[in-house]
Amino acid sequence: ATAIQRADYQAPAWWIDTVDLTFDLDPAKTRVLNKMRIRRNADVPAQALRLDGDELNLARVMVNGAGTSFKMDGSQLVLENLPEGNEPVELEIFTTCTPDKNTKLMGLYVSEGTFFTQCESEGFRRITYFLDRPDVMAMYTVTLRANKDAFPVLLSNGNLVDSGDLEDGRHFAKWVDPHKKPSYLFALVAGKLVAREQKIKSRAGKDHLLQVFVRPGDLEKTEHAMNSLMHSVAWDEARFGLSLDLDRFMIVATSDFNMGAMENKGLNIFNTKYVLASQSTATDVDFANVESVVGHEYFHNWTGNRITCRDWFQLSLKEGLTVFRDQEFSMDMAGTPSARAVKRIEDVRVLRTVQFPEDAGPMAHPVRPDSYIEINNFYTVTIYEKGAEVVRMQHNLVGREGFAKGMKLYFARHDGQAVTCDDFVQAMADANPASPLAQHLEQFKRWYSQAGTPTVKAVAQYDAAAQTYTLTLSQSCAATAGQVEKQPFVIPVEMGLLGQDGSALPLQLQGDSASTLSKTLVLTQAEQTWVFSNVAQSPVPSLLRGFSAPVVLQYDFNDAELLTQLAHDSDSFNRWEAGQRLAVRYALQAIQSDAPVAANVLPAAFVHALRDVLRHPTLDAAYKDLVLALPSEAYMAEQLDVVDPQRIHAVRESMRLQLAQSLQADWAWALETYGDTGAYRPDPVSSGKRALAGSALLMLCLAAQVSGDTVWHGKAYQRFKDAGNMTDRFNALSALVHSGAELAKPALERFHTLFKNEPLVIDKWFALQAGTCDRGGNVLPAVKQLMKHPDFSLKNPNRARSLIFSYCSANPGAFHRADAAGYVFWSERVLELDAINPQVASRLARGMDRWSKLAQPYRTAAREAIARVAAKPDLSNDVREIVTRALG
Ligand code: BAL
Ligand code: ZN
Repeated sequence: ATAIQRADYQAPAWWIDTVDLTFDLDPAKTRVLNKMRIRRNADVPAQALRLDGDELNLARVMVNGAGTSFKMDGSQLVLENLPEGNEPVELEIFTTCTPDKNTKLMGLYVSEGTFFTQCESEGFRRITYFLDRPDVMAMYTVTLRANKDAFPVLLSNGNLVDSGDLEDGRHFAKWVDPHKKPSYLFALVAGKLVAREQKIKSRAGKDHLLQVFVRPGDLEKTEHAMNSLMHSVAWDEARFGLSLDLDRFMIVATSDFNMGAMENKGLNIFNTKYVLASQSTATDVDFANVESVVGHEYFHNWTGNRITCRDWFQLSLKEGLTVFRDQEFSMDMAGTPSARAVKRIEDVRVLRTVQFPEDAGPMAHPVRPDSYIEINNFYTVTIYEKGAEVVRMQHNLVGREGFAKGMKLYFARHDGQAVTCDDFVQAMADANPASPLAQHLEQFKRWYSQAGTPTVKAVAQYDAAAQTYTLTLSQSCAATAGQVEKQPFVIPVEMGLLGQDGSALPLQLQGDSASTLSKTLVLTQAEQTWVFSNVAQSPVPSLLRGFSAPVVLQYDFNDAELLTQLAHDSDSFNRWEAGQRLAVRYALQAIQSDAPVAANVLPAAFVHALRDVLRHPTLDAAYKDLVLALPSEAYMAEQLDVVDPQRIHAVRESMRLQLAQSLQADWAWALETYGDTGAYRPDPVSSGKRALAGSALLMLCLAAQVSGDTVWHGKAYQRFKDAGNMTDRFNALSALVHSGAELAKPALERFHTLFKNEPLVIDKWFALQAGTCDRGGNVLPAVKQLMKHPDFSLKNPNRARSLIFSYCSANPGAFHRADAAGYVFWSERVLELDAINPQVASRLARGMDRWSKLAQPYRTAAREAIARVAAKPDLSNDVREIVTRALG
């Protein structure tokens, strides 16, 4: 397959104005009649019409009611003899497809007897021949016909305008979407479903019907999703003045889904994982994820659907912006400043543990890529999470009000259009002409075009006599594939200064008359210096507050400075960050030393500081839990040039055990203090308490395992049995499993028996066992055994992720084996999955991205495993692109 280049973009030679689709739905053979009104694009030279198709059976093509000649070019249907001129042409195409054979879950497929579609990005061509590109926007009318007993509910985008019975036990429904849309937003659903319904009135006084469709039996698990949807509607109106533009808004859940969810116009299709939630089956994290994903898909209705992408290189136009919006929604819903900080820290943690490695690895690409082979491979943390950071920097450079103005202008200019990332920043800058964004607009756009994570190095000097503090920031960015030289970025660095006692010092830039407590410096040069006056004492700098830019900040903090920040920084992010910096520092010292891993990797002063946070009278439990959590093995690995996964694992385990043992009384206090949250509510405050109690229980069980006094295991088992909600129950189960307790086995059995009819809970059961701490190489055999469990299926993406990905991609200590058996297992599963579902396979293939940093013997073995995958001749484009890049 050849790479597609952004620079090659050309407007379509034809437009499709209307589409009238009729489906005769049958799992074994579905007939699709596609009647389109098309016309030539007068702005480009006349060309043949080339329609995309994939795995379709073509039966008939008619032009203006008569048969026509056509040819096939690869999978494209080419019509060369269409009428000249600019008159509309009626084109009719009749095809069939086989939904029950569709294991790729792209296009039209069957899941548990129900029809679903997934079209983004190029799935519509698996339903009918079409100009399957986002800049071709059409009006859709859809008629669905199916057996009424088997498929009583028939849904598509827009409004239901007609329905009724047909002969032979069949029935039909006709849907008209009042908005034009690109083909990737088309959807249909047909099956046995029930709905939770809610009527709402918008601020403008309009009535809307909200519906959440699920399989019968799951209805009581939809209340949280419906509440989240109502909150999303209200939030977008309140914060951005964006109202629901449809009479009816539907969400449908399926257990077979490649992604989290999909924003099809008026008919969102969701992975059940992000819809279903009840206190007995879902954890607090699940509840928060449901709220966030429901928000995300709903917000796409404006940022994605009303204004869409010109081409797939612009994917971050909708994804980065919509992730930013869902992050802000979650923060606004969380309410308190502390809960906002917790959400920010969680988001940054994902960015730094997943996106930073991507940006430094073989798949590094700009937020707006320049080329791809398979677009499915570019639904990445760079497009989504770094894209959101790039939008967040714009927000910070123009301010909250300014951002709202920019959004208004963006919609005034582009509503109903398919546009580019440049169009978005341009609107933001034009709406805020006096802002630093407008001032540095062209340079700011480098965030879209240059890959790689910039490093900002800070050097400071205090002059006691002059009472000045001089701060010099310099920036650099390592070379990435195809981009050797990087130009300076526009980097907003929010900062403050702390006195030696931790109090905030006033900031007054030389020449300024007023002072503030926090300030955003805008770094635009390779190196820049700022001088602050009237600084009464040598300060501790608090830099990059709130993680104001997606960069690596280097500053030569000493331990005392970091301990001051950890105890006092008024910026919650940097307070947490100080603890992480210290933990990473001690970890790296131990990892890089030649000595055997010691039992006291952490100095006493740091352990005491953590105890002070744990016992703090006013800090929220959720925040405490984040501060007490050690950086992940993956994050530690990223700080190293050569990675010995076993050494990292051993050091981190030692640190964990040290915290478990030296804070044992404090963990017991925390469990006592936070361990009973009363009637279940998934709000941030009580979720935080449960999270901290869960960590405390794990620590107590870890310490107990070593001391041999297993009373805490008994207590954990009791909590597991008596828990009134899934969070407490699963935390107790995890504590038993991760500490290697003997009671883990009966607890796992009991858990399976209790929840054998709850697929999402069984996913957790698989994931926990695949993700647990390795003891003498026991995890891989356990995973292989679990693959034979009657509940396991590689075809179901959630299940494959829960067992295979949890082992290969999220359990480095068990996966990186000196005997290479983990890598062999990985290569076998990639190949096996590729034959079923290339999208899921290529995600698994990404798990070896960082192989070239591995120490021996891992490095050679990992490369061999990748080469074994690459050696297979008939790989999908998806996996081929990943392994080719990995081997470089
Ligand atoms: N557009 C694909 C799924 C999502 O990002 O919402
Ligand atoms: Zn999205």
